[in-house]
Amino acid sequence: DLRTHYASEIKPEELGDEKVSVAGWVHEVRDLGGICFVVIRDRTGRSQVTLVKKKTDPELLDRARKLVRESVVSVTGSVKPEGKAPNGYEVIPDEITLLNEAESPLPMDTTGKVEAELDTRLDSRFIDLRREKTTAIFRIRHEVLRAVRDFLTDKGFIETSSPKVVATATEGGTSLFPITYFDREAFLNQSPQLFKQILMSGGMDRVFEIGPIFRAEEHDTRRHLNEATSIDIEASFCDHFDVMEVLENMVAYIYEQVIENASDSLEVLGVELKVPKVPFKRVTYDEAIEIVNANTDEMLNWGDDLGTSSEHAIGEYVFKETGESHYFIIDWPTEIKPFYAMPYEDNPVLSKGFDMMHRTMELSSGAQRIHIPELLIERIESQGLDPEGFEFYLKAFRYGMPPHAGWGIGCERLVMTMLGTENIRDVVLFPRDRRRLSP
Ligand code: AMO
Repeated sequence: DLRTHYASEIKPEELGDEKVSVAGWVHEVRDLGGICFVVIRDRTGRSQVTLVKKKTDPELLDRARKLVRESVVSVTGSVKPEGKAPNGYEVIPDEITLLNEAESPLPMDTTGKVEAELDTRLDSRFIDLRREKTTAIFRIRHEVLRAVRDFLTDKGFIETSSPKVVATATEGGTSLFPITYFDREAFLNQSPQLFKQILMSGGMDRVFEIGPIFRAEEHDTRRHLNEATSIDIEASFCDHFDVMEVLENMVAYIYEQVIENASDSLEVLGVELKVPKVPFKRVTYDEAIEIVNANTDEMLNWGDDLGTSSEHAIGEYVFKETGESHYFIIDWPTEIKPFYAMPYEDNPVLSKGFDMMHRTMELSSGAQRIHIPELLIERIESQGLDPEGFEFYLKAFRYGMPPHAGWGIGCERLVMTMLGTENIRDVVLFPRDRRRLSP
């Protein structure tokens, strides 16, 4: 066997004379003359391999001394307790097998002594991932998505997938990536929006999707990607308030689960998480405008969208008042919400659309949707779009579409705000942005 145990699994007191094999990357070779230490690193931690000159076959010792950092090896030997070694044991090797030798110098430092630029790290993500802090982020991302699946499954949602090659825009026509689909024009999908709504007409009742969304946004910011991961839900016989409740409870559950199942990764990152308190505060759009106008130099008019600095001002205001980072903005003007957001029946200038915010940025948008086809066509037209292009979607509204609501939350922003990373690219293995198309 190349590997019988992960580094963190080895317990000398349980093993006795049993031989083990550890496999991984050569983290460090420390040759002190009479004794040589080789530290092997795997996903779970480190093992120290100890070779005492007087007791070791010279040929094996020579091989150990010549190991190049970050090469891949498998080491077989017996285990002894050693308080000073990582994980409390050392391996006395019978055999060291070099499986793949690393070239040197490495494209970047892995020891953490020199902090590399994000761009350098992303160019050599495979090396960057050998740093504990980078791995910890993706371990936590896994826990976040596992929690999402558990939570939504438990609430009766079933996981679906929608096409990523599509014929129409959903979130505004300017930010689409056109592609060639045989001899036709097509686009990379901005959101599962239209498809998750069609599923409501199909009676699927409660669905969720975790998948890529594509936005051809030109701006190069710390919180925008051109390919992001969206967590979407859609639920029938629900209004916006029902799905807001699902959302806030899900976010709280995710935090709980990360604390419970990934505390070691949080520790590596030096992050202390606090579970957000539910219910999240509801701020109306009108109140949001007032907060901005009273607390900043900006003067917003009713009907304006909220920009980054406005979002920050509102976030700080809410945080001061509640001590919480998460909140909702509700009751938006219908005109600045997408065409599918339902206007209030008694006051149609306001819509049943909402945003879920973190102190620092928007995390999610959602709405109760329009389920009446005539109204939907009117809204599509009033946004300057051609209903003909939406025929495949509109059709689903004419033969029995229940009232429904849903939301989408960006997975990267969720992880980013949870961990307080400065740049969204930190939480994406292979980010896609204006400049970056590889790796
Ligand atoms: P929206 O366009 O607000 O809503 O997107 C939902 C959430 O997805 C994330 N997100 C992004 N993250 C990083 N980079 C981007 N370029 C990016 N674009 C979006 C954000 C955002 O809040 N169809 C609706 C959802 C719905 O109503 O169900 C939608 O797509 O966290």
